[in-house]
Amino acid sequence: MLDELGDWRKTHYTKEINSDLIDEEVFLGGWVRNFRDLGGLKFISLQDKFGERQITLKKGVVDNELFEKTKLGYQYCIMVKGIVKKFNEAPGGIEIIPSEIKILNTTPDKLPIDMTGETVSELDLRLNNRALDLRSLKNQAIFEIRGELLRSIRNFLFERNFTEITTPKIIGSATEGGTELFPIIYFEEEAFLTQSAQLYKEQLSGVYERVFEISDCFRAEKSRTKRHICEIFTLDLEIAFSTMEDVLKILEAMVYNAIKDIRENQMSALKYLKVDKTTILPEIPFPIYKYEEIIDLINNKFSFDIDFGEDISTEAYRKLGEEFIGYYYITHWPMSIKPFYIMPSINPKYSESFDLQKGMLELTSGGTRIHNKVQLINALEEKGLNPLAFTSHLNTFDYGMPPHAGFGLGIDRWLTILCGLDDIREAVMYPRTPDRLTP
Ligand code: AMO
Repeated sequence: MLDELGDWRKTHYTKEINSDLIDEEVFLGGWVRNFRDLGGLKFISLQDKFGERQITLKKGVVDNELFEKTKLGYQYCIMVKGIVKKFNEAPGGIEIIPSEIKILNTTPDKLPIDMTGETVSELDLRLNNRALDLRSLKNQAIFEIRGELLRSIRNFLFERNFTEITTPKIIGSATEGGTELFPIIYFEEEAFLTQSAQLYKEQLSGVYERVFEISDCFRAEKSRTKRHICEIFTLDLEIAFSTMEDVLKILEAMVYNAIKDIRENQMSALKYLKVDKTTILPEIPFPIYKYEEIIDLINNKFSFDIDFGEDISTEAYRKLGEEFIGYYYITHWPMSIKPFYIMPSINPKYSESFDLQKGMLELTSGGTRIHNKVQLINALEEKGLNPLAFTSHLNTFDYGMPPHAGFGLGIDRWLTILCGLDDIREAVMYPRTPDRLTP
């Protein structure tokens, strides 16, 4: 028989229970991380969204009927009414002596994954049971850091006169060239899920001047790596009256500020993940290397054979990441491997484009954009794209489009790095990959 919630309401989260509350009655609610029955003594670790507290039942101290009937399974959903007591041996130096316990929901005897923190279940199994898995202390730490990261980014940008925009995720034609799109059926027409906010953020830089969006984008890449997912969460940013150089400065200041905020406000989560000594304030400005310098280094030092105009392979990035472990920029990529909207350099072999790297991982790409309509039409044609498919976008360039520059940053990849995780899927609540559409 389950108990009714009735008029019980939580008075505190576990993290709010401190020594100011000694001898006071509180109502806590959450899940049973651990239950130990030692005969005359029973311990419950009660966990909620912010942490855990020990509930202690000692025979003779608590009501006898309560003592006898308290038998709990892992992850039972319970509420506890009890008195806060000081007890140095308990975690945090505090325990709760219960007067009543309500069992609001139960669980099977055997859970699909370990929730005590004693062993780590395999990632795919955890992802299959994600809502349960997300209750783990490790996941609590990861997603507290994510929350702080997003808060920090927004605060930073609002303080600098940015406008948060929201652009369509259902689109009629490609933004990043024709590949890697998910087609969908839109009534009688074919449509697509957006790959990035690129075209809309450019258009809106001609309205609100400094814009950003944090949103889902969809990449139909069949890449089964620890760095790729099909539904990504990106920060897209665009600044009018600016070039790549201005954007590099804003980006590094934003990265610095986010790590500062995370260290200030989420140190215990960093410590839990054992990254408090590695997720540290980077030195700014970040070093800037040109693409050509980077491929020379890779070729000469690591005996690769990358020609100008080739992308840098994963293996080459891996070596590069051993050489440069921090944040750094790679600029002036060959125009031939950049999207149509990127501004060519004075020597059109190169482009006004950049990536922000952290070690081997690409976190961001961006650059100065073309703002002249004729030049943009030519750029589309050069990439083998049909300007007619971009008519509505191109039309906006008739009405005084300012020079502009921006970037797109993969939040999931950044969180993977900040939390020292091995696999990007750990940094996403419900990841989508070529092999995973549920839960
Ligand atoms: P790009 O395609 O490089 O640029 O994407 C920007 C950033 O998004 C992240 N990212 C991914 N993360 C995980 N899995 C994927 N499959 C994946 N694909 C991309 C990366 C990447 O750096 N419109 C341009 C940006 C711009 O110029 O403003 C764009 O979308 O961290």
